[in-house]
Amino acid sequence: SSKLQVPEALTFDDVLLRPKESRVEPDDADLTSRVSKSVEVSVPILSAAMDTVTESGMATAMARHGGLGVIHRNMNVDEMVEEIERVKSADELIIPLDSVVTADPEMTVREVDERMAREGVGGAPVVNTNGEVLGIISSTDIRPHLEVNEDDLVTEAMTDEVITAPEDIDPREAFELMYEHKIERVPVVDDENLLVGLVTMQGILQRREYKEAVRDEDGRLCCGVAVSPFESERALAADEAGADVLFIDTAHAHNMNVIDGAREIKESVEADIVVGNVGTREAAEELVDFADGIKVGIGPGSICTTRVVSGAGMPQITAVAQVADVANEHDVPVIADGGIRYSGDAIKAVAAGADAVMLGSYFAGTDEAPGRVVTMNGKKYKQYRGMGSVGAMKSGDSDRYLKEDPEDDDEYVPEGVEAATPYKGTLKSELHQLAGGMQSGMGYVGAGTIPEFKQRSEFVRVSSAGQAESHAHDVVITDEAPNYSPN
Ligand code: RVP
Repeated sequence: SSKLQVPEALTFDDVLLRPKESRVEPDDADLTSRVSKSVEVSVPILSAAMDTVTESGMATAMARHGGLGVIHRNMNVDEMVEEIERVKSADELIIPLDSVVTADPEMTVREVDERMAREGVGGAPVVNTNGEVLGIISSTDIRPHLEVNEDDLVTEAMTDEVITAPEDIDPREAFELMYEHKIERVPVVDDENLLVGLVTMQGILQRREYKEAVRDEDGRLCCGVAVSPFESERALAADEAGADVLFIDTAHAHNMNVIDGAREIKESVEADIVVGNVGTREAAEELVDFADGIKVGIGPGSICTTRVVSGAGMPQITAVAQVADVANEHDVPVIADGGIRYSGDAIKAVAAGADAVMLGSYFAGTDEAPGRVVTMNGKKYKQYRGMGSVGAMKSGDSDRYLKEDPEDDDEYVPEGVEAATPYKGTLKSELHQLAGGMQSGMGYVGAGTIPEFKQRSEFVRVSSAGQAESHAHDVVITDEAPNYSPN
């Protein structure tokens, strides 16, 4: 029967990268890539839009370290807006007016001191009711000088010859200004000397620490957010709040209703839109004319049971390769989402044609992921659950796997499980291992950049004997490696 003449589909363990002549040292391999048409990243890695993986804390850390976090959508629209704003304002050069702690000229030294302590800042511009900057007060102006009485007006203790900065100041100028005058903070004023914000030395030094950070054109950290194709209000709010990429977040984006919704959203927002998930050439063909990125993955996720529950799916290397065949031709970036356990899987996904990879379980055990650390049998874990698990479906308003809330728990038909993953420490060290392993792969193939690697890499097919050989074998592991644990 022709029904039984079926094509083969491969996944990570079925293939290896063929080693090639190389002059590329892994450290020199450049991981710069794109996650969508207009968002470039320093490392091609995204954290999954899951309620045990990405909220503002994770998204901030991901962007600071060169990748992109995608905030999940198991929260209401107001909470989502707040989460986006937290990321966008985390490393802002100029703290905006509504977040600046100020002092009124009628306040006493004591009152100002208390306000600054409460807000956790070391200084405050003194501003009159018109918003004009009269001076600046810092805790060092107050405490060490016995001449200053706690009941004095702040205007007696403040520095009144204030150094201010214009609104278009850049980080270098701000640094030089503060360095020259040996000051810690500079009020930013408009043409009429009205306060519009504040630049602090602490903020500048923090920005300098993150050389690889992914920022928008105003210097704010980039972030992605998951939205439903059927909830344009959420998409518009996310766009308004400054999200850089909207991820149309579905389990099956070759559903034509999803595509209609995604198209409509694309027309009304400024942000890039990435549509997913898909796993075939035909699905990619429906998306390439309007999507700014395509996300691939039908069932590969560690907590995902879609393939067993529904009988449908596509092994991930084949899925990525099929989608990339179409998408690369139209210059639409591809993201490989799910199933990545090791850095080797991540770079194999790129070899198959992905421009970036998305991971859930790999990051769920880090400090930056939401959720607390639990101890079982003396080992530390963090909660990690599928967005199609009963727990996640119940606690959110997500329609990724569900159209309507059932009345009884046992009416849910989940496509994911609730689990725990070993506690791993900081995101920074996990990302370092992941990116470092990917660079090694580029070294073995002799490609210095991601586009070159996509061109130059070739796969060999691996048998199950070959796969057993790949893992540590015939030994007892005595010390844990930071980037490997046997399956
Ligand atoms: P992994 O990195 O293998 O843990 O996979 C994470 C991915 O799994 C997510 O980015 C998402 O595409 C998918 N996922 C999330 N929830 C579920 C589910 O409940 N089936 N699947």
